[in-house]
Amino acid sequence: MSIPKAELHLHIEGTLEPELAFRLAERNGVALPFGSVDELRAAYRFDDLQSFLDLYYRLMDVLRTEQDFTDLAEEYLTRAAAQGVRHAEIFFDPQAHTARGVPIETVINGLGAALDRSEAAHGISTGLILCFLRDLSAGSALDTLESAKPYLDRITAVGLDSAEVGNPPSKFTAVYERARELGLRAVAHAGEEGPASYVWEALDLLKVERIDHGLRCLEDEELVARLVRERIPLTVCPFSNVRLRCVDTLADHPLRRMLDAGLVATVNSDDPAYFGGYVGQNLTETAAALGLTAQQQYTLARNSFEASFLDRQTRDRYL
Ligand code: ES4
Ligand code: ZN
Repeated sequence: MSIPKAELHLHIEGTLEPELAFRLAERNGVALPFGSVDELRAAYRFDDLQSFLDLYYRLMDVLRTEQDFTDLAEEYLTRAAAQGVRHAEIFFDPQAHTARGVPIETVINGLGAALDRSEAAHGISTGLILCFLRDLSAGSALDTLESAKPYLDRITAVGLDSAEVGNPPSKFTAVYERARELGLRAVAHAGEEGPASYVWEALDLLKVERIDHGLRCLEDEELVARLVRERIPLTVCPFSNVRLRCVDTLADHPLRRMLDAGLVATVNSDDPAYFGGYVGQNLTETAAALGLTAQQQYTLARNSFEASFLDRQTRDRYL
C-alpha cells in the first residue's frame, strides 16, 4: 500500500495520455498530426519548457466537450487513487481552451462533474486552481478571472503557468490583487526556468502561499532562508525537471538538498502523461535515485498535506 499523499502541482491537461487523445480525436473528428499512439509517444522528447508547451497546447485541440473534460479528469483521478493520492489541487488553463472557442463553462462543468464524484468514487478530495497563461497579457488574465466569477465556489486558488522567462510575476500584480478580492488563494510557478528574482516577486507582489517548482531558489541563500523561516512550500516535480532539462538526471535533482536545507518541499507530477509517470512513481524513483531515507519520504508526504489548502481540521487528520 502506498503512503497517503496530496498532489498539489498537476496540470489536468498534462494528464492527457496518447490513448485518450486518439480516442477524443476520433470522437470529435479532429485530425492529429501523428499516425499512431506510438508515433505520438515518440514525440515526447523535449529540449526545454517551450518545446514541451508546443506539443501540450497542440494536443489539447482534442478537448472539445464537457464529456471530454470529464473523461480526462476521471482518468487522472483513477490513476491518482492507485498511487495513494487522497487530496488533489488541480490546475487548469482556461485560456488554452477559450482561445480555441471552447467556453470556460464547458471546461469547468466538465471537470466539475468528475470532481463532484471523486470523494465517493476514488476517496480523493479535490480543489481547482485556475491558472493564467503568463505569456498572454495581464488584460487577458483579468478577463478570464472575471469570466470565472459564476464558478468561484468551485475554485480554490489562482495560479500562473506557461512560458516563464520574460514573463515575470510583476506583470500580474493587479490580477492577483483582484483574485484576492474575490476570496481566492494564490500560487504561482516561479524559479522553474526563471531566476530567483521571480520567486521574490511571486512572494512580495503576488503574495502567493506556495511556489510551484522553485528550483532556482537554491541560487539565493537569502531567499532560501526566507522560504524556510516562513514555511512557504515548494511543489517540486522531479520527472518534469529532468524531461524539460532543468536538471540533468534524477540523481542530480536537488530535492534532497532542499529537504536538508529545511525547505517545505513536496513531490508532484506536473504533466504526468508527458513526463513518464504519476506522483507515486515520482516519489519512488526520486527516493531511489537520491537515497532518501524512510523518514525523508514520510516528511515529503506530510509536507504535501501541510502545504495543501484543506481546511485545518481535515488537514490535521493527515498530519
Ligand atoms: C507546465 Cl512544466 C510547466 N511549466 C510551466 N507551465 C506549464 N503548463 C503545463 N506544464
Ligand atoms: Zn507545472
